[in-house]
Amino acid sequence: MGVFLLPSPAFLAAFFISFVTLSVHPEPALAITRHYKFDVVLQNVTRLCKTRSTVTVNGKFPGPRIVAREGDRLLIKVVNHVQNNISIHWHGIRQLRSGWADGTAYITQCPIQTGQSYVYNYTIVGTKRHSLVACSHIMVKINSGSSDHLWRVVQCRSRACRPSTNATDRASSFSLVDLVCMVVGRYVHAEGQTTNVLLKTKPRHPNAKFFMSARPYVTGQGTFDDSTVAGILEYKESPETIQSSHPPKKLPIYKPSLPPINDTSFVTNFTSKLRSLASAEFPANVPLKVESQFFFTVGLGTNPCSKNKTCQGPNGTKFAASVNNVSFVMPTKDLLEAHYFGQSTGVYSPDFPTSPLIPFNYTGTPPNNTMVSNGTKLVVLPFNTSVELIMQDTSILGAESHPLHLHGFNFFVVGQGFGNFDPKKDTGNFNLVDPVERNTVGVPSGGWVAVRFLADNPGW
Ligand SMILES: [Cu+2]
Repeated sequence: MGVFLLPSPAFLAAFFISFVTLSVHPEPALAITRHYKFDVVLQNVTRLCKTRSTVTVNGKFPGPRIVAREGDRLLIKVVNHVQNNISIHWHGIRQLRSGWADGTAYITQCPIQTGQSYVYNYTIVGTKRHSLVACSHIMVKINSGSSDHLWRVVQCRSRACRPSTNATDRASSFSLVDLVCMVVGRYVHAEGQTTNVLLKTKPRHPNAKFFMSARPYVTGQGTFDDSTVAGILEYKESPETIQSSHPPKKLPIYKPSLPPINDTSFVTNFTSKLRSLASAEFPANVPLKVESQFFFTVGLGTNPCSKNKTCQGPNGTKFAASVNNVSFVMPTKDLLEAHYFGQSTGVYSPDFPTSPLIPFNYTGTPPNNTMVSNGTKLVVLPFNTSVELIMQDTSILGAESHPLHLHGFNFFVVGQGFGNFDPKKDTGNFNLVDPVERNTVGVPSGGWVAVRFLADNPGW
């Protein structure tokens, strides 16, 4: 979960500031309705010896846990007691035909204003079993053979540990060492991705502790928080080890090594190996035929700086993220509501370009004019259209990896590469057999990624 804070009146970018854990368990005995009340309040929170006034849910940061089973309905009443407009997004929940509960302000709902409330009402479907966000003090029991080991995260910098945020260019790499200091797992996930990691423990107590650490993978040129987050993996002592060493001896701690902060080849090597199970039980239902194809450039451009403001872009301009050179303008009414009541005129236009209006060498020397156009434009798709979407990074104002997240859909990552996408050369190499299924993907720095999905969820 992330609470979006919007300045009031809300026209600026949203910030991701808090989490709850949403644990979803399979095989419902009987689906039930679960009620929660979330009071969003300011509270002093201390992390790493620093106390700050923080937006919290029920005074907790990270927020409280929601436990639900597949098929359960959740009714979560959110009351806004802070000065900003807010909405809550349940990252990882697909919101199948419950788009109004997704929590994207001005897209699927108007934000919750100070003193107001909103009831998020949705059913958990197709989520399978997982914890959607797990950060902070976690204790997970891992069964390995006859003995239980304890995976204890004793320290977790909440600011750096968030598995998903709203920035456009952050991913993280994660690493863990094993007993003999070999790296057993180093993985990268794009911003906003959730990754479940299976950890196989040693059959015996290793007489050591292990650092788990994570830090950003960054390809852009802006300033960022590059701190490394660390947790400690500790085995639970068995009765024999407790007896043999009394008092308990000080165990050595092994530290993993992380790839360099901008190691794109490590990231590429890792992500290109990901596959889905594609089994009878977990099929990869990749659309084999494409009815609608889109080619989107993704990158930065510039907008003129507002009067009497200082802007950080080149020559005093303002940086603007854009897709096909269209930078999104936040509407004054939420898009889903405008569509539902047939009042979209003047709120959005359904003419988003399906490919760049003026093609250029996307990853070559950037054009002189870096200004973007601005608008609230959408693509409208007939129900059940099979879609192929190529997302191409641009080198305008520097090539950069951009994590892209699709709300309401999972997609298959059928291909990726560096340079400009070449339909003649690259389409034939798509993996339509066992591609990984995700809701967030990193567009490679100076490259492209191709995804396919079925537009089977109206309201997005
Ligand atoms: Cu999300």
